[in-house]
This record gives sequence, C-alpha cells and structure tokens, in this order.
Amino acid sequence: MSFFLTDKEHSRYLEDGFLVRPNQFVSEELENLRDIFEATVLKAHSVSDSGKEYFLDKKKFVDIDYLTLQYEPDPYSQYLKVIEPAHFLNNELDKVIADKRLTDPIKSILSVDNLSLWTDKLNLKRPKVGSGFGWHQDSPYWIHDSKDVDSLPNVYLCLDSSDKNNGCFSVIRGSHKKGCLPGTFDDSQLGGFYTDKECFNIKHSVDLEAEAGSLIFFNPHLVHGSSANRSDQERRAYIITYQPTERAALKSGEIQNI
Ligand SMILES: O=C(O)CCC(=O)C(=O)O
Repeated sequence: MSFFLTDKEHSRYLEDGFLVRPNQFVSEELENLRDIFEATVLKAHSVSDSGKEYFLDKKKFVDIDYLTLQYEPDPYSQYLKVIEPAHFLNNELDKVIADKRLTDPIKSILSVDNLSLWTDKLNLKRPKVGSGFGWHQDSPYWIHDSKDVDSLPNVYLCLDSSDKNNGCFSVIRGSHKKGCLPGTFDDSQLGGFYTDKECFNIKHSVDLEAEAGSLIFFNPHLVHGSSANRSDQERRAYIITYQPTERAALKSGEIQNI
C-alpha cells in the first residue's frame, strides 16, 4: 500500500503551505505510540542531570551531546516542553520516522524517491502547564545549517486530539510563499526567531483542530504557532522533518538515510 499525495492534495499543499490527513493511525497504534513517547520523556529526565544547563529568556534548556531538552518556564520548569532530536533517546521512534504514511507524502512533496532525516522533536504540552509557541517559521532556525532550507518539509503527528483549549497547532495559510521573513526586534534573546507580525496577515490564521492520529504536513517557511494548554487534556505531538537522501542531519551532522 502506498500513501503518496494525490494531485489535488499536492496542489492544496503548494497553495496553502500545509495539508491535513485525518485519522491515519488507529487507537491501538496510538496507545503504543504514547507509551513510546512517555518512555522517551522518562529517559530524557534521567539523562538531564548529566547535561549542560543554560537559560534563554528565562527558559531552561539542557544540552547532552547532540540532544537538547527545553523546559517549561517557571513556575513549571520541572516539566519538559521539547525533546530534540528525540530518536537519540529511543530507537523505537525510528519505526515511526520510516512509516510510509509519513514518508510517502513527503516524497511527493519533495518529488524524490529517497529521504534522509533532518530532525525530530517531541513536543509536550502537559494539562494546565503547557505553554504556547509564538508565531514563527522553522526556516530561520535552519538557514545556517542547511544549504537547501526550502527542501525541509515537516510532518506533525497528533498523539492526542487537539482543539483550541489544549493548544492545537495553528498556521497562517499561504504564509510560506514569501520565504524567510524578518524576525521581531526586541531586547530578548529569542525574539529574532519570532516572525515580525507586520509580515503576515493574522486574518489568515487557521486553528488545525484534529483528532489523535492525524498527520499535518507543512512547509518549512509556513508561519505557525500554538497557544497554551488550558485544559486537563494532554496535547502531545511528534514533529519530524525530512530532506532528500544522503544529506547530513541537523544536530549530529551524520547522514541518516531512511
Ligand atoms: O507543537 C506546537 O504546537 C508547535 C511546535 C512548533 O512550532 C515547533 O516545534 O516549531
């Protein structure tokens, strides 16, 4: 069985900068994925003490070799927010990265037969404590490490059903078309990574409320973000970024063909 994009889906992706494929994973698969996810979180906590701790805009980060852990801001700084690259901690995630439901559509997007991995992130937004992500593009983070930042499409796997209450993924439709946009200018350390609000139209924002098991494919230049989790429901996501084969991965610099 194959999962390549239809012409209609591909046109929509090119026009909007994203595409949702609902309910791609069934509930037993999702239970297994959540177990893998939580085992990865436990592993991250267990290695955290051995890493180098630092703060950017009062947010705690820990680097352990090529792994970066990002924590929620105070007063919830005991909670992890992002683990990248997550598969370093759990090789069960390699099976997800190679799953055709993710890779076939990405091959359609890139018009290639073979892929390598750029990076993979586990994003946690724990009930009541999970903070949001401001509007940003991924491409400005990667422009210094990739010679071909246009060829880094993402897929976002919804581990939990999400809506506005638990901080679903939101995008600015069509915002990918202008390439890398300017960042904000303020005194903060990370401000330059958030997209200048004059450069996109907030009226084009779409809240991608989606069932658990849905996949959201999105362009590296698409402006996106999400609000805090105010609910008592989990909102966990696994975001994988691919590139054509034989290219070095973001953190390790090693080639990880799929
Ligand atoms: O998980 C989310 O809601 C947004 C994640 C995000 O923007 C990112 O990891 O770049």
